[in-house]
Amino acid sequence: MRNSISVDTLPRANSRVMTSEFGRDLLMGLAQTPRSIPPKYFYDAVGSALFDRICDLPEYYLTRTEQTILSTHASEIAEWIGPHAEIVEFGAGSLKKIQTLLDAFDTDRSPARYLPIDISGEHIAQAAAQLRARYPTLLVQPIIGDYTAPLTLPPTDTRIGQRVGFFPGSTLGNFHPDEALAFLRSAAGMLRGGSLLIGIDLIKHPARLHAAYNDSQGVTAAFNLNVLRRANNELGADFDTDQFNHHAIYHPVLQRIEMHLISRREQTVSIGDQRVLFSEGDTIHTESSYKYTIDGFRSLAVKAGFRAGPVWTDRERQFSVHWLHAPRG
Ligand code: AVI
Repeated sequence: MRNSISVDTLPRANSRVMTSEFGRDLLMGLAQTPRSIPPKYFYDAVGSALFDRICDLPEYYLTRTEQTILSTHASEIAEWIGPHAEIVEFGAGSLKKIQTLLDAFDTDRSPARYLPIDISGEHIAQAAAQLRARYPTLLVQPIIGDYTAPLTLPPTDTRIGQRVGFFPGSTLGNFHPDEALAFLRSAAGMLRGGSLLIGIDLIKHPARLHAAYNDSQGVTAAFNLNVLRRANNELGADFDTDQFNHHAIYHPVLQRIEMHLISRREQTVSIGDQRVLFSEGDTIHTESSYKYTIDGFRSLAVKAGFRAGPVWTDRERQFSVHWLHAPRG
């Protein structure tokens, strides 16, 4: 085996590493061939701030285009959502995207309850307070947790209308196809009788994709490298972030952008009492971002149990927003 650590050696790692989920996942990922780190570890406070900057980059068309689609079709989407709905947002972050939908309702039909789910409790409480101030009739009940794991939602009541899942940003693209199918299946169960509104990035010219993940200001590179800095801060690892290069490339057969960190030279990194040897050119696969065709995504949703509804897209068909009906039960 080419890698210098293996899963068998994991119990010897020190407790700071092994008591942390990040530490265990990091050692596990680095023991595999090819090496990998799960992308959810990008999002500490620094990584989340870098991701917010990515969303505003000129090359990163995803956020802007989705926002345009949502605002252009907001009243039609509000019709599909219907009166006094309950909106469950998966990975809600700063609670900004929901506001485009909330603003599309007449007061007498506006959503009754909003359940933003996010792993990071840091910003959500403050963002929830601001949202309550802006929409006083909306019941905002944040749920701190991993939305990919089974979650118990607060009980609904008869005054609440349809339950609508909201999963913007093409975050589903960061799931491998089997995980995407599993997530959609569990969402179909959670939303039983309701609907899912989901943003999905579309296949396009590789040059456009390449630019979006290799921006000229180097923000995506900093975002990618930040996972190593996080390992240094939280686990006492000693990655030299100057000795890894950001690499992002579109793989047309797998229909995904792959992000990697490539070792610039032979080097040994310590993580707890483990040593990880990198040869020059060794890569750590840090993220996949799958791109779909509209039909390809609708087929996946149907396979997961949804009935496909309307799809909204922009003029250049860069990005898509799908309405999916969850089965009744
Ligand atoms: C969160 N997710 C949809 C982003 C994407 O485009 O896959 C994460 C990202 N990675 C690099 N740039 C942005």
